[in-house]
Amino acid sequence: MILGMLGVLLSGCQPAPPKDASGDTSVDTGGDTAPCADSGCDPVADLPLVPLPALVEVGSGSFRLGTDARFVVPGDADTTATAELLASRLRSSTGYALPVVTGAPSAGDVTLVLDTGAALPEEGYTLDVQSDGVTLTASDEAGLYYAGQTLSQLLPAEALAATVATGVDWVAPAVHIEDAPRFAWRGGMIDVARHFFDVATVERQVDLFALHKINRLHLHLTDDQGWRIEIHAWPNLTTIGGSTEVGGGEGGYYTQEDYAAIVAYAAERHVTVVPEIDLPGHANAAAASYPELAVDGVPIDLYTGTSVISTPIWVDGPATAGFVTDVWDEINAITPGGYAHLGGDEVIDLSTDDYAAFVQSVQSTLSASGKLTLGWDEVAEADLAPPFVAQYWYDAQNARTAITQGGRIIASPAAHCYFDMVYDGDATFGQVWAGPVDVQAAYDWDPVLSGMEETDVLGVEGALWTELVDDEGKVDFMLWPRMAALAEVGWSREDARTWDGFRGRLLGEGARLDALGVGWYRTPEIDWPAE
Ligand code: TNX
Repeated sequence: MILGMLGVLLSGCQPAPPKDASGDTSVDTGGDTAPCADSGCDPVADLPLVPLPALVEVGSGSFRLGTDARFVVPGDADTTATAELLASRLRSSTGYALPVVTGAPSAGDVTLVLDTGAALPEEGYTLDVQSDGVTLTASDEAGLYYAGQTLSQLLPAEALAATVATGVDWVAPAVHIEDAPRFAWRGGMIDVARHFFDVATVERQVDLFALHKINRLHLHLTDDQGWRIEIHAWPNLTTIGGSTEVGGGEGGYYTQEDYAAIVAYAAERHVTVVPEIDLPGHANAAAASYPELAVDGVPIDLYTGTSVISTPIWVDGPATAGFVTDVWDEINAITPGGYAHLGGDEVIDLSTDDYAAFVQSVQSTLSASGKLTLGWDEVAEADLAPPFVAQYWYDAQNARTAITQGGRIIASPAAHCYFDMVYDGDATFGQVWAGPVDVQAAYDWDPVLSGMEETDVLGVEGALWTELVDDEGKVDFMLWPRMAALAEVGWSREDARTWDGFRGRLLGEGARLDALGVGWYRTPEIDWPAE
Protein backbone atom coordinates (compact mmCIF):
# COMPACT_ATOMS: atom_id res chain seq x y z
CA MET A 1 0.00 0.00 0.00
CA ILE A 2 2.81 2.38 0.88
CA LEU A 3 4.43 2.40 -2.52
CA GLY A 4 1.11 2.46 -4.29
CA MET A 5 0.53 5.90 -2.91
CA LEU A 6 3.84 7.14 -4.19
CA GLY A 7 2.54 7.38 -7.71
CA VAL A 8 -0.03 10.02 -6.90
CA LEU A 9 1.28 13.39 -7.92
CA LEU A 10 -0.05 16.67 -6.76
CA SER A 11 -1.40 18.59 -9.69
CA GLY A 12 -0.61 21.97 -8.25
CA CYS A 13 0.37 23.93 -5.24
CA GLN A 14 -1.78 23.58 -2.15
CA PRO A 15 -2.23 26.51 0.17
CA ALA A 16 -0.63 26.14 3.58
CA PRO A 17 -3.25 25.15 6.15
CA PRO A 18 -4.08 27.74 8.77
CA LYS A 19 -2.92 26.71 12.25
CA ASP A 20 -6.35 25.45 13.26
CA ALA A 21 -7.22 23.96 9.86
CA SER A 22 -9.35 20.88 9.77
CA GLY A 23 -8.92 18.28 7.07
CA ASP A 24 -5.68 16.90 5.73
CA THR A 25 -3.25 18.44 3.30
CA SER A 26 -1.59 15.63 1.44
CA VAL A 27 1.63 15.99 -0.48
CA ASP A 28 3.33 13.23 -2.32
CA THR A 29 6.83 14.60 -2.31
CA GLY A 30 7.23 13.21 -5.80
CA GLY A 31 5.26 16.22 -7.04
CA ASP A 32 7.06 19.30 -8.22
CA THR A 33 6.69 21.53 -5.24
CA ALA A 34 9.19 24.10 -6.45
CA PRO A 35 6.63 26.84 -7.14
CA CYS A 36 5.71 26.77 -3.46
CA ALA A 37 9.17 26.65 -2.03
CA ASP A 38 9.61 30.35 -1.47
CA SER A 39 5.99 31.38 -1.14
CA GLY A 40 5.12 29.49 2.01
CA CYS A 41 2.30 27.55 0.37
CA ASP A 42 3.92 24.11 0.58
CA PRO A 43 3.13 22.48 3.91
CA VAL A 44 5.92 19.94 3.49
CA ALA A 45 8.52 22.66 2.95
CA ASP A 46 7.67 23.91 6.43
CA LEU A 47 8.64 20.57 7.93
CA PRO A 48 12.40 20.52 8.45
CA LEU A 49 12.86 16.89 7.43
CA VAL A 50 16.23 15.75 6.05
CA PRO A 51 16.23 13.50 4.13
CA LEU A 52 12.89 14.27 2.53
CA PRO A 53 10.40 11.39 3.05
CA ALA A 54 8.64 9.75 0.11
CA LEU A 55 5.14 10.78 1.11
CA VAL A 56 3.92 13.29 3.65
CA GLU A 57 0.33 14.08 4.52
CA VAL A 58 -0.02 17.02 6.84
CA GLY A 59 -2.99 16.51 9.15
CA SER A 60 -4.76 18.80 11.52
CA GLY A 61 -3.67 19.61 15.01
CA SER A 62 -0.52 18.43 16.69
CA PHE A 63 0.91 16.01 19.24
CA ARG A 64 2.34 17.28 22.50
CA LEU A 65 4.90 15.09 24.24
CA GLY A 66 3.84 15.25 27.87
CA THR A 67 5.62 14.51 31.12
CA ASP A 68 3.79 11.20 31.45
CA ALA A 69 4.33 9.98 27.86
CA ARG A 70 5.61 6.44 27.47
CA PHE A 71 7.32 4.53 24.67
CA VAL A 72 5.11 1.50 24.19
CA VAL A 73 6.16 -1.76 22.61
CA PRO A 74 3.01 -3.82 22.13
CA GLY A 75 2.74 -7.53 21.53
CA ASP A 76 5.56 -10.01 21.52
CA ALA A 77 7.97 -8.30 19.12
CA ASP A 78 11.04 -7.24 21.03
CA THR A 79 11.71 -3.74 19.87
CA THR A 80 12.66 -2.62 23.33
CA ALA A 81 16.23 -1.74 22.34
CA THR A 82 15.09 0.56 19.55
CA ALA A 83 12.47 2.15 21.82
CA GLU A 84 15.09 2.65 24.51
CA LEU A 85 17.50 4.38 22.11
CA LEU A 86 14.81 6.76 20.89
CA ALA A 87 13.43 7.43 24.36
CA SER A 88 16.82 8.01 25.94
CA ARG A 89 17.66 10.83 23.57
CA LEU A 90 14.39 12.59 24.39
CA ARG A 91 14.89 11.99 28.12
CA SER A 92 18.13 13.96 27.94
CA SER A 93 16.54 16.96 26.26
CA THR A 94 13.08 17.00 27.87
CA GLY A 95 14.00 15.78 31.32
CA TYR A 96 10.89 13.56 31.24
CA ALA A 97 10.95 9.96 32.46
CA LEU A 98 9.67 8.49 29.15
CA PRO A 99 9.66 4.86 30.29
CA VAL A 100 9.75 2.04 27.76
CA VAL A 101 6.87 -0.32 28.52
CA THR A 102 5.15 -3.30 26.93
CA GLY A 103 1.40 -3.66 26.57
CA ALA A 104 -1.37 -1.45 25.25
CA PRO A 105 -0.81 2.26 24.52
CA SER A 106 -2.76 5.06 26.17
CA ALA A 107 -3.44 8.54 24.89
CA GLY A 108 -0.24 10.56 24.67
CA ASP A 109 2.07 7.59 24.13
CA VAL A 110 4.57 6.83 21.37
CA THR A 111 3.96 3.30 20.09
CA LEU A 112 6.46 1.21 18.11
CA VAL A 113 4.90 -1.53 15.99
CA LEU A 114 7.23 -4.06 14.41
CA ASP A 115 5.07 -5.87 11.89
CA THR A 116 7.29 -8.31 10.04
CA GLY A 117 4.35 -9.25 7.83
CA ALA A 118 3.70 -5.68 6.72
CA ALA A 119 4.36 -5.01 3.06
CA LEU A 120 6.93 -2.35 3.83
CA PRO A 121 10.24 -2.13 1.98
CA GLU A 122 13.49 -2.76 3.86
CA GLU A 123 14.29 0.18 6.13
CA GLY A 124 10.89 1.69 5.24
CA TYR A 125 8.32 2.86 7.76
CA THR A 126 5.11 4.69 8.35
CA LEU A 127 4.82 7.40 10.96
CA ASP A 128 1.48 8.65 12.23
CA VAL A 129 1.50 11.68 14.45
CA GLN A 130 -1.91 12.55 15.82
CA SER A 131 -3.08 14.69 18.69
CA ASP A 132 -3.74 11.62 20.85
CA GLY A 133 -0.51 9.74 20.16
CA VAL A 134 2.24 8.70 17.78
CA THR A 135 2.57 5.35 16.01
CA LEU A 136 5.73 4.12 14.29
CA THR A 137 5.31 1.06 12.07
CA ALA A 138 7.94 -0.91 10.15
CA SER A 139 8.71 -4.44 9.10
CA ASP A 140 12.31 -4.29 10.32
CA GLU A 141 14.13 -2.66 13.23
CA ALA A 142 15.95 -0.24 10.95
CA GLY A 143 12.64 1.08 9.66
CA LEU A 144 11.35 1.61 13.19
CA TYR A 145 14.56 3.36 14.11
CA TYR A 146 14.26 5.64 11.07
CA ALA A 147 10.64 6.44 11.93
CA GLY A 148 12.00 7.58 15.28
CA GLN A 149 14.62 9.75 13.59
CA THR A 150 11.90 11.41 11.55
CA LEU A 151 9.82 11.96 14.68
CA SER A 152 12.78 13.62 16.37
CA GLN A 153 13.05 15.99 13.39
CA LEU A 154 9.37 16.93 13.71
CA LEU A 155 9.85 18.04 17.32
CA PRO A 156 11.58 21.32 18.13
CA ALA A 157 15.32 21.20 17.37
CA GLU A 158 16.11 21.27 21.09
CA ALA A 159 14.82 17.68 21.24
CA LEU A 160 18.30 16.64 20.11
CA ALA A 161 20.15 18.52 22.83
CA ALA A 162 22.29 16.51 25.23
CA THR A 163 21.09 18.48 28.26
CA VAL A 164 17.63 19.47 29.46
CA ALA A 165 16.16 22.34 27.46
CA THR A 166 13.66 24.35 29.48
CA GLY A 167 10.74 26.42 28.27
CA VAL A 168 10.26 24.33 25.13
CA ASP A 169 6.81 23.20 24.01
CA TRP A 170 7.48 19.63 22.82
CA VAL A 171 5.02 19.69 19.95
CA ALA A 172 5.10 17.87 16.60
CA PRO A 173 2.63 18.63 13.81
CA ALA A 174 0.08 15.95 12.91
CA VAL A 175 1.36 14.02 9.90
CA HIS A 176 1.09 10.70 8.13
CA ILE A 177 4.41 9.76 6.54
CA GLU A 178 5.25 6.78 4.35
CA ASP A 179 8.90 6.45 3.61
CA ALA A 180 11.58 4.15 2.21
CA PRO A 181 15.09 4.70 0.83
CA ARG A 182 16.02 5.09 -2.82
CA PHE A 183 19.39 3.35 -2.36
CA ALA A 184 20.42 0.57 0.01
CA TRP A 185 23.89 2.08 0.56
CA ARG A 186 24.10 5.52 2.11
CA GLY A 187 27.61 5.90 3.41
CA GLY A 188 30.14 8.15 4.99
CA MET A 189 33.88 7.51 4.84
CA ILE A 190 36.27 8.81 7.46
CA ASP A 191 40.01 8.64 6.79
CA VAL A 192 41.47 7.82 10.20
CA ALA A 193 44.89 7.12 8.63
CA ARG A 194 46.15 10.59 7.66
CA HIS A 195 45.06 11.86 11.06
CA PHE A 196 43.87 9.50 13.73
CA PHE A 197 40.48 10.04 15.40
CA ASP A 198 39.59 8.28 18.61
CA VAL A 199 36.59 6.04 19.28
CA ALA A 200 34.45 8.79 20.83
CA THR A 201 34.99 11.13 17.87
CA VAL A 202 33.95 8.44 15.41
CA GLU A 203 30.93 7.39 17.47
CA ARG A 204 29.71 10.96 17.65
CA GLN A 205 29.69 11.09 13.84
CA VAL A 206 27.85 7.75 13.79
CA ASP A 207 25.05 9.39 15.80
CA LEU A 208 24.88 12.20 13.27
CA PHE A 209 24.92 9.75 10.38
CA ALA A 210 22.07 7.75 11.91
CA LEU A 211 19.95 10.85 12.44
CA HIS A 212 20.16 11.36 8.67
CA LYS A 213 19.48 7.68 7.86
CA ILE A 214 23.05 7.09 6.69
CA ASN A 215 23.67 3.39 7.17
CA ARG A 216 27.35 2.72 6.36
CA LEU A 217 30.51 3.91 8.09
CA HIS A 218 33.48 3.26 5.84
CA LEU A 219 36.69 3.44 7.87
CA HIS A 220 39.80 4.12 5.78
CA LEU A 221 42.07 2.34 8.25
CA THR A 222 45.41 2.40 6.46
CA ASP A 223 47.36 4.73 4.23
CA ASP A 224 50.91 5.97 3.66
CA GLN A 225 50.86 8.06 6.83
CA GLY A 226 49.45 5.51 9.26
CA TRP A 227 48.15 2.01 10.04
CA ARG A 228 45.27 2.28 12.51
CA ILE A 229 44.02 -1.22 13.28
CA GLU A 230 45.76 -3.70 15.57
CA ILE A 231 46.74 -6.95 13.86
CA HIS A 232 48.00 -9.48 16.42
CA ALA A 233 50.09 -11.44 13.90
CA TRP A 234 51.86 -8.27 12.70
CA PRO A 235 52.31 -6.03 15.76
CA ASN A 236 54.72 -3.54 14.16
CA LEU A 237 51.91 -2.32 11.92
CA THR A 238 50.55 -0.34 14.83
CA THR A 239 53.57 0.08 17.12
CA ILE A 240 55.57 1.51 14.21
CA GLY A 241 53.06 2.19 11.44
CA GLY A 242 50.53 3.70 13.85
CA SER A 243 53.05 5.81 15.74
CA THR A 244 52.66 9.00 13.73
CA GLU A 245 50.42 10.85 11.26
CA VAL A 246 50.47 13.79 8.86
CA GLY A 247 52.54 16.54 10.42
CA GLY A 248 54.45 14.13 12.66
CA GLY A 249 51.91 14.01 15.52
CA GLU A 250 51.61 10.97 17.74
CA GLY A 251 49.09 9.15 15.56
CA GLY A 252 47.35 6.25 17.25
CA TYR A 253 45.41 3.14 16.43
CA TYR A 254 42.36 1.13 17.38
CA THR A 255 42.94 -1.98 19.41
CA GLN A 256 40.71 -4.77 18.19
CA GLU A 257 38.51 -4.06 21.24
CA ASP A 258 38.24 -0.39 20.22
CA TYR A 259 37.26 -1.36 16.72
CA ALA A 260 34.71 -3.87 18.00
CA ALA A 261 33.26 -1.14 20.21
CA ILE A 262 32.76 1.14 17.19
CA VAL A 263 31.21 -1.74 15.24
CA ALA A 264 28.76 -2.52 18.06
CA TYR A 265 27.88 1.13 18.68
CA ALA A 266 27.23 1.65 14.97
CA ALA A 267 25.22 -1.57 14.64
CA GLU A 268 22.83 -0.49 17.41
CA ARG A 269 22.15 2.57 15.26
CA HIS A 270 21.75 0.52 12.09
CA VAL A 271 25.09 1.64 10.69
CA THR A 272 27.32 -1.10 9.26
CA VAL A 273 31.07 -0.60 9.52
CA VAL A 274 32.99 -1.19 6.29
CA PRO A 275 36.73 -1.65 6.94
CA GLU A 276 39.22 -0.60 4.27
CA ILE A 277 42.78 -1.87 4.05
CA ASP A 278 44.21 0.14 1.18
CA LEU A 279 46.58 -1.99 -0.93
CA PRO A 280 48.64 -2.41 -3.06
CA GLY A 281 49.36 1.36 -3.10
CA HIS A 282 49.08 3.78 -0.16
CA ALA A 283 51.11 1.25 1.82
CA ASN A 284 54.03 3.26 3.16
CA ALA A 285 53.10 2.73 6.83
CA ALA A 286 52.92 -1.06 6.35
CA ALA A 287 56.15 -1.19 4.37
CA ALA A 288 57.96 1.00 6.94
CA SER A 289 56.79 -1.37 9.69
CA TYR A 290 58.15 -4.52 8.02
CA PRO A 291 61.02 -4.40 5.49
CA GLU A 292 59.80 -7.70 4.04
CA LEU A 293 56.69 -5.86 2.84
CA ALA A 294 58.71 -3.06 1.20
CA VAL A 295 59.60 -3.42 -2.47
CA ASP A 296 62.60 -5.76 -2.86
CA GLY A 297 62.82 -5.98 0.93
CA VAL A 298 64.59 -2.61 1.13
CA PRO A 299 63.68 -0.81 4.40
CA ILE A 300 61.91 2.53 4.08
CA ASP A 301 61.07 5.35 6.50
CA LEU A 302 57.73 6.45 7.88
CA TYR A 303 56.05 9.25 5.96
CA THR A 304 54.24 12.22 7.52
CA GLY A 305 53.74 14.54 4.54
CA THR A 306 50.48 15.79 3.07
CA SER A 307 50.99 14.76 -0.55
CA VAL A 308 49.75 11.44 -1.86
CA ILE A 309 52.88 9.30 -2.37
CA SER A 310 51.15 5.93 -2.60
CA THR A 311 54.11 3.69 -1.78
CA PRO A 312 53.36 0.23 -3.15
CA ILE A 313 53.65 -2.93 -1.16
CA TRP A 314 56.03 -5.61 -2.54
CA VAL A 315 53.22 -7.40 -4.39
CA ASP A 316 55.22 -10.55 -5.14
CA GLY A 317 57.43 -10.52 -2.08
CA PRO A 318 57.60 -13.82 -0.17
CA ALA A 319 55.77 -12.50 2.91
CA THR A 320 53.03 -10.50 1.20
CA ALA A 321 50.36 -13.12 0.49
CA GLY A 322 50.51 -14.37 4.09
CA PHE A 323 50.37 -10.79 5.36
CA VAL A 324 47.22 -10.03 3.37
CA THR A 325 45.54 -13.22 4.57
CA ASP A 326 46.46 -12.60 8.22
CA VAL A 327 45.23 -9.01 8.12
CA TRP A 328 41.88 -9.81 6.57
CA ASP A 329 41.34 -12.91 8.70
CA GLU A 330 41.74 -10.85 11.85
CA ILE A 331 39.59 -7.98 10.59
CA ASN A 332 36.85 -10.23 9.24
CA ALA A 333 36.70 -12.00 12.60
CA ILE A 334 35.66 -8.72 14.28
CA THR A 335 33.53 -7.36 11.44
CA PRO A 336 30.01 -8.82 11.39
CA GLY A 337 29.00 -6.67 8.40
CA GLY A 338 29.25 -8.36 5.04
CA TYR A 339 31.72 -5.95 3.42
CA ALA A 340 35.46 -5.57 2.92
CA HIS A 341 37.08 -2.68 1.03
CA LEU A 342 40.44 -3.55 -0.52
CA GLY A 343 41.38 -0.01 -1.59
CA GLY A 344 43.17 -0.37 -4.89
CA ASP A 345 43.42 3.34 -5.72
CA GLU A 346 46.18 5.49 -7.15
CA VAL A 347 48.77 2.83 -7.65
CA ILE A 348 52.01 4.00 -9.17
CA ASP A 349 55.20 2.10 -9.99
CA LEU A 350 53.35 -1.13 -10.62
CA SER A 351 52.56 -2.76 -13.96
CA THR A 352 48.92 -3.15 -14.93
CA ASP A 353 49.34 -6.93 -14.85
CA ASP A 354 50.88 -6.94 -11.38
CA TYR A 355 48.16 -4.60 -10.14
CA ALA A 356 45.41 -6.76 -11.61
CA ALA A 357 46.88 -9.99 -10.27
CA PHE A 358 47.15 -8.55 -6.76
CA VAL A 359 43.63 -7.13 -6.67
CA GLN A 360 42.17 -10.35 -8.09
CA SER A 361 43.93 -12.42 -5.46
CA VAL A 362 42.73 -10.21 -2.58
CA GLN A 363 39.22 -10.32 -3.96
CA SER A 364 39.21 -14.10 -4.11
CA THR A 365 40.45 -14.26 -0.50
CA LEU A 366 37.65 -11.93 0.58
CA SER A 367 34.99 -13.72 -1.43
CA ALA A 368 36.07 -17.00 0.14
CA SER A 369 35.44 -15.34 3.51
CA GLY A 370 31.91 -14.50 2.40
CA LYS A 371 32.51 -10.77 2.02
CA LEU A 372 31.24 -8.51 -0.72
CA THR A 373 34.41 -6.82 -2.01
CA LEU A 374 34.63 -3.13 -2.63
CA GLY A 375 37.45 -1.18 -4.23
CA TRP A 376 38.06 2.32 -5.58
CA ASP A 377 37.11 2.66 -9.23
CA GLU A 378 40.54 1.65 -10.55
CA VAL A 379 39.75 -1.96 -9.59
CA ALA A 380 37.72 -2.11 -12.79
CA GLU A 381 41.10 -2.45 -14.54
CA ALA A 382 41.41 -5.90 -12.99
CA ASP A 383 39.30 -8.88 -13.96
CA LEU A 384 37.03 -9.17 -10.96
CA ALA A 385 34.51 -11.90 -10.26
CA PRO A 386 31.00 -10.58 -9.57
CA PRO A 387 29.60 -9.71 -7.16
CA PHE A 388 31.86 -6.76 -6.42
CA VAL A 389 31.46 -3.03 -6.00
CA ALA A 390 33.58 -0.29 -7.54
CA GLN A 391 33.53 3.00 -5.68
CA TYR A 392 33.42 5.66 -8.36
CA TRP A 393 35.44 8.65 -7.21
CA TYR A 394 37.37 9.79 -10.26
CA ASP A 395 36.95 7.98 -13.55
CA ALA A 396 33.40 7.46 -14.83
CA GLN A 397 34.75 5.11 -17.47
CA ASN A 398 36.03 2.82 -14.74
CA ALA A 399 32.56 2.88 -13.19
CA ARG A 400 31.02 1.85 -16.50
CA THR A 401 33.62 -0.90 -17.01
CA ALA A 402 32.84 -2.27 -13.56
CA ILE A 403 29.17 -2.48 -14.47
CA THR A 404 29.99 -4.18 -17.79
CA GLN A 405 31.96 -6.73 -15.77
CA GLY A 406 28.86 -7.50 -13.72
CA GLY A 407 29.73 -5.32 -10.74
CA ARG A 408 27.79 -2.48 -9.18
CA ILE A 409 28.95 0.96 -8.16
CA ILE A 410 28.85 3.24 -5.19
CA ALA A 411 28.88 6.83 -6.39
CA SER A 412 31.38 9.13 -4.66
CA PRO A 413 32.42 11.50 -7.45
CA ALA A 414 34.96 13.88 -5.95
CA ALA A 415 33.25 17.00 -7.33
CA HIS A 416 30.13 16.18 -5.27
CA CYS A 417 31.21 13.83 -2.47
CA TYR A 418 34.73 14.78 -1.37
CA PHE A 419 34.11 16.70 1.79
CA ASP A 420 37.80 17.44 2.28
CA MET A 421 37.37 19.99 -0.53
CA VAL A 422 36.96 23.65 0.27
CA TYR A 423 33.30 24.75 0.38
CA ASP A 424 33.18 28.15 -1.25
CA GLY A 425 32.27 31.62 -0.18
CA ASP A 426 34.15 32.61 2.92
CA ALA A 427 35.36 29.10 3.79
CA THR A 428 38.96 28.82 2.71
CA PHE A 429 39.90 25.64 4.53
CA GLY A 430 40.27 22.45 2.50
CA GLN A 431 41.67 20.82 -0.58
CA VAL A 432 41.04 22.37 -3.98
CA TRP A 433 41.90 19.76 -6.59
CA ALA A 434 38.28 18.69 -7.16
CA GLY A 435 36.60 21.67 -5.60
CA PRO A 436 35.09 23.82 -4.49
CA VAL A 437 32.28 21.56 -3.26
CA ASP A 438 29.60 23.82 -1.87
CA VAL A 439 26.37 22.45 -0.40
CA GLN A 440 24.57 22.75 -3.71
CA ALA A 441 27.31 20.71 -5.40
CA ALA A 442 26.89 18.05 -2.70
CA TYR A 443 23.14 18.07 -3.35
CA ASP A 444 22.47 18.75 -7.02
CA TRP A 445 23.50 15.58 -8.84
CA ASP A 446 22.15 12.16 -9.69
CA PRO A 447 24.22 9.08 -8.76
CA VAL A 448 22.87 7.21 -11.77
CA LEU A 449 25.10 8.36 -14.64
CA SER A 450 23.94 8.37 -18.21
CA GLY A 451 23.88 4.88 -19.64
CA MET A 452 23.47 3.27 -16.22
CA GLU A 453 20.41 1.62 -14.75
CA GLU A 454 19.17 2.48 -11.28
CA THR A 455 19.99 -1.08 -10.21
CA ASP A 456 23.65 -0.66 -11.25
CA VAL A 457 24.04 1.78 -8.39
CA LEU A 458 24.16 0.34 -4.89
CA GLY A 459 24.24 3.80 -3.42
CA VAL A 460 26.26 6.86 -2.50
CA GLU A 461 29.04 7.78 -0.12
CA GLY A 462 30.58 11.02 1.10
CA ALA A 463 34.30 10.93 1.83
CA LEU A 464 36.28 12.85 4.41
CA TRP A 465 39.99 12.57 3.63
CA THR A 466 42.01 14.00 6.46
CA GLU A 467 45.39 15.18 5.24
CA LEU A 468 44.34 18.66 6.42
CA VAL A 469 41.64 17.72 8.91
CA ASP A 470 43.40 17.35 12.24
CA ASP A 471 40.77 17.82 14.92
CA GLU A 472 37.13 17.13 15.67
CA GLY A 473 36.06 20.71 15.01
CA LYS A 474 37.31 20.41 11.43
CA VAL A 475 35.57 17.06 11.04
CA ASP A 476 32.28 18.73 11.99
CA PHE A 477 32.93 21.74 9.78
CA MET A 478 33.79 19.74 6.66
CA LEU A 479 31.01 17.16 7.02
CA TRP A 480 28.05 19.32 8.01
CA PRO A 481 25.83 20.27 6.31
CA ARG A 482 27.32 18.60 3.20
CA MET A 483 26.69 15.17 4.65
CA ALA A 484 23.03 16.08 5.14
CA ALA A 485 22.85 16.91 1.43
CA LEU A 486 24.43 13.56 0.57
CA ALA A 487 22.00 11.77 2.88
CA GLU A 488 19.10 13.17 0.91
CA VAL A 489 20.73 12.23 -2.43
CA GLY A 490 20.95 8.66 -1.16
CA TRP A 491 17.56 8.37 0.50
CA SER A 492 15.04 10.55 -1.32
CA ARG A 493 13.40 10.10 -4.67
CA GLU A 494 15.17 11.88 -7.50
CA ASP A 495 11.94 13.40 -8.84
CA ALA A 496 10.99 14.65 -5.39
CA ARG A 497 13.98 16.62 -4.31
CA THR A 498 14.87 20.11 -5.43
CA TRP A 499 17.69 22.38 -4.33
CA ASP A 500 15.17 25.09 -3.47
CA GLY A 501 13.20 22.70 -1.31
CA PHE A 502 16.35 21.47 0.40
CA ARG A 503 17.55 25.02 1.03
CA GLY A 504 14.32 25.74 2.87
CA ARG A 505 14.60 22.63 5.01
CA LEU A 506 18.25 23.40 5.80
CA LEU A 507 17.09 26.17 8.12
CA GLY A 508 15.69 23.52 10.44
CA GLU A 509 18.75 21.36 9.86
CA GLY A 510 20.98 24.20 11.03
CA ALA A 511 18.94 24.61 14.21
CA ARG A 512 19.30 20.88 14.86
CA LEU A 513 23.04 20.91 14.28
CA ASP A 514 23.26 23.79 16.76
CA ALA A 515 21.26 21.82 19.32
CA LEU A 516 23.59 18.88 18.77
CA GLY A 517 26.65 21.05 19.35
CA VAL A 518 28.03 20.47 15.85
CA GLY A 519 30.50 23.07 14.57
CA TRP A 520 28.97 23.21 11.09
CA TYR A 521 29.57 25.64 8.23
CA ARG A 522 26.91 28.35 7.79
CA THR A 523 27.22 28.42 4.05
CA PRO A 524 26.21 31.70 2.40
CA GLU A 525 24.11 29.64 -0.02
CA ILE A 526 21.34 29.83 2.62
CA ASP A 527 19.79 32.91 4.21
CA TRP A 528 20.30 31.86 7.81
CA PRO A 529 18.48 33.73 10.53
CA ALA A 530 20.69 36.14 12.46
CA GLU A 531 22.62 34.35 15.24
C1 TNX B 1 42.45 11.10 -3.57
S1 TNX B 1 40.22 9.24 -3.56
C2 TNX B 1 42.69 9.96 -2.82
C3 TNX B 1 43.10 10.10 -1.43
C4 TNX B 1 43.36 11.52 -1.04
C5 TNX B 1 42.31 12.42 -1.63
C6 TNX B 1 42.48 13.85 -1.24
C7 TNX B 1 41.21 8.25 -3.51
C8 TNX B 1 40.68 6.95 -3.76
N1 TNX B 1 42.44 8.66 -3.25
O1 TNX B 1 44.24 9.31 -1.19
O2 TNX B 1 43.35 11.60 0.35
O3 TNX B 1 42.35 12.31 -3.02
O4 TNX B 1 41.42 14.64 -1.68
